[in-house]
Amino acid sequence: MKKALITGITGQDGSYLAELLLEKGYEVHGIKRRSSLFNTDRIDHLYQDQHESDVRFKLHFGDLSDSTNMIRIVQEVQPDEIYNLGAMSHVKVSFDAPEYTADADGVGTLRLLEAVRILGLTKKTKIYQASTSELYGLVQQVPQSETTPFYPRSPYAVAKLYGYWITVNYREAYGMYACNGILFNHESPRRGETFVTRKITRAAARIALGLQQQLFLGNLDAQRDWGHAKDYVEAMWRMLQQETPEDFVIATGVTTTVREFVRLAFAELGIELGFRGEGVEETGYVIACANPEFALLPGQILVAIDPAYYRPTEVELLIGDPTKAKTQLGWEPSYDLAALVQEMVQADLALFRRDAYLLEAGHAVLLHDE
Ligand code: NDP
Ligand code: GDR
Repeated sequence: MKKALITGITGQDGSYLAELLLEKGYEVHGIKRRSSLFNTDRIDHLYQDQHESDVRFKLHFGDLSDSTNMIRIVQEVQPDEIYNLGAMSHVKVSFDAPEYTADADGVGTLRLLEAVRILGLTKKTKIYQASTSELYGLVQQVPQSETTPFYPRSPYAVAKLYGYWITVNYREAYGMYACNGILFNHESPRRGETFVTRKITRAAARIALGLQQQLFLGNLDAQRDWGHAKDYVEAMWRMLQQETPEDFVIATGVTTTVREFVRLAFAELGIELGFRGEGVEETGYVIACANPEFALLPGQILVAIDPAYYRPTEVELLIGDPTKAKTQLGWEPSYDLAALVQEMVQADLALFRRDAYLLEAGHAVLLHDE
């Protein structure tokens, strides 16, 4: 039985990857951080009572900022594959916590690679590094491929650039099977609530149900190549099943503005939105609401700009070229943007219907707009 170790198992990708590897018969080990509240919502359905025999899902307390802890866990698990998904993954927050981001996302990758090297596992353990389309940053050329030059535009991206190159370096210096997946944005109903897609789908559902008045956003002109996390974790696994380790771009090849994502999310609920004004003055308003369940009136302003969400330096345009992954890995995304938006909006609608019922029955209080 193959053993996999996943850092960041409590995150969006970690949860889907753990599911995939368990389905494939792996023994799955995950590293979770100690937290004052439970932080395992996304993987609770995978939990197995550790007293049972044949337990194939195990969690270890740890942190990428602690090298002795990394060494101990790698030694204990002796993994065939490591997926390094753990990171401070929010681009905007990285401007507020740049040093921590460099430590966890940049040096954290080094700590893991060093653990494998020090323990003499360079020939046994394959490593996947969660690299990112944020490496491309300031647009040099589109679509972005494995040969496009990098120009990172945030402390997050600069830290990930170190993670990218230290992975390449360990591959070349020590002959390790280590590779970078340069993944473009991927989303799902499990996406963190402060990333723009989930923020939008949550708000669309909450506004429709009368739980929120307005949605405040930053740069609506940014363009992203959005795929589904389920498809992308399949690509991660495929990268570690090759003869030789190589780096791959994973993307859909289609790009969309944030504004269009907002329009599609509200349209999924039967709410037609229009936009007027420019820059900080731009608003999104109801043109028509086809769903009688939602008490929204034409002209009502649902979307407004809050410059607090602008970034000091922005990545304006991402569109990936996944040709290499398609040819060499046989990878194909199964979701298009319409299917992704539909799944996310419907999941949030179901989630917040429960809140609406509880509120109506007096069992909950209305939270302020997010
Ligand atoms: P999430 O933010 O959902 O998950 C991040 C995970 O990393 C969480 O489990 C988090 O733990 C953990 N983590 C954070 N800091 C540390 C630390 N110091 N030590 C150990 N674990 C830590 O991210 P995603 O699942 O979306 O992304 C997975 C990886 O892929 C990340 O590295 C991200 O940067 C990268 N990536 C993501 C893309 C995307 O579009 N989703 C695209 C390209 C790359 P906790 O739950 O305790 O916070
Ligand atoms: P990103 O994702 O920065 O691409 O990083 P995010 O969803 O945060 O932003 C996408 C774009 O939307 C614009 N935007 C807003 N973003 C947020 N979060 N909140 C807002 O209110 C808002 N308004 C507009 C942003 O300016 C940006 O242009 C994600 C993360 O998962 C990284 O870890 C990963 O490496 C990259 O995707 C690929």
